[in-house]
Amino acid sequence: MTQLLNNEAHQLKVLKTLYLIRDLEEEIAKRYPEGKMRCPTHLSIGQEGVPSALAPLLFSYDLAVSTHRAHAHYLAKGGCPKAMIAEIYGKATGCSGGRGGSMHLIDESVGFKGSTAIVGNTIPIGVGLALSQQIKSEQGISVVFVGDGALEEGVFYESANFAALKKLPVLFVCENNLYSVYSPLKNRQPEGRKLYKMVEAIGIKSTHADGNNVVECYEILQEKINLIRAGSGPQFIEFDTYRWREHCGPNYDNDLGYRTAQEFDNWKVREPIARYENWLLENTLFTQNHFSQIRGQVTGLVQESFEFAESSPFPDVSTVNDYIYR
Ligand SMILES: Cc1ncc(C[n+]2csc(CCOP(=O)(O)OP(=O)(O)O)c2C)c(N)n1
Ligand SMILES: [Mg+2]
Repeated sequence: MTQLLNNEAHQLKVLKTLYLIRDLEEEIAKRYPEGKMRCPTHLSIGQEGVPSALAPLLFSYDLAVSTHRAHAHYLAKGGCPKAMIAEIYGKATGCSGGRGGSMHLIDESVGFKGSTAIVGNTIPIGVGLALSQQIKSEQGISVVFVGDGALEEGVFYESANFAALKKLPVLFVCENNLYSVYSPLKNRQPEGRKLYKMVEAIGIKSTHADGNNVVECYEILQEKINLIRAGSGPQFIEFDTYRWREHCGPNYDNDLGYRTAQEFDNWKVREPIARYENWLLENTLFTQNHFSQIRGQVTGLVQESFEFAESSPFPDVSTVNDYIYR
């Protein structure tokens, strides 16, 4: 890899996105016990690296779809934080009108075309979006976010095969956090299997990177996105990363015994934000003062988002039948 993260505007965008995802989700976790956020909520704390590295590399005409763990993807694509928090509160001002909750986020104004709770469900949607882009000769690529568990759904292979066959402009971003709920990969895949090698075998150019090393993520994403934009067809990138909190909800769950304290600690020391700050301090003109200033702005935005959600109305009962198939 030859391209470095040497664009100052991109460095800043990555940093702001890292802080925004982390701080917004920490605030969700803090306030969740109040009982005002009633939807199941899957946090990405610890996994901010990949979406943040991607943030400056996408345009609003690029499209993206995501999973049950969607907050980070929505925010990285430029989705409105206020509308996301209002959605989690079930308010009428939420990005899905308060009907969807945390797992059903959408912001069409920035090309974030949706997320759903059914594992694998959005994969064919993302591939279909790319087919539409190709047929209409539109600029832009389609990004499909998946977890490691989604590669155990048949629909992934049907969709990936079709994307390879048609050379569609799709970027599959797989965040491998080692678990599907409480099941580790070793209980779900034959020993020694590499997910990206399996995908490569069906004809998609595939690679692998450290998802908690933001600079490495940025470089590899930039290289692969450039190839897709140049018309060379789909790409798959598997990123190693780790969620800190329970599969669904605001708490830590290391007491359950499905993962060890040692594994957790090993990942925590390799967390993406501090590593990226250190890289910025060593390689650029950023200082601790810059970090505090930017973090302060993000804190303001986080508070504003929660105030907006708290003060927004619930959907009117007269609208209960709106937006449903009848
Ligand atoms: C089709 C389907 N099967 C099972 C579930 C239950 N479920 C919800 S999240 C999840 C884990 C998915 O793991 P992964 O794709 O690795 O995402 P992660 O939660 O680790 O981010 C499962 C099995 C579901 N929602 N949909
Ligand atoms: Mg997983």
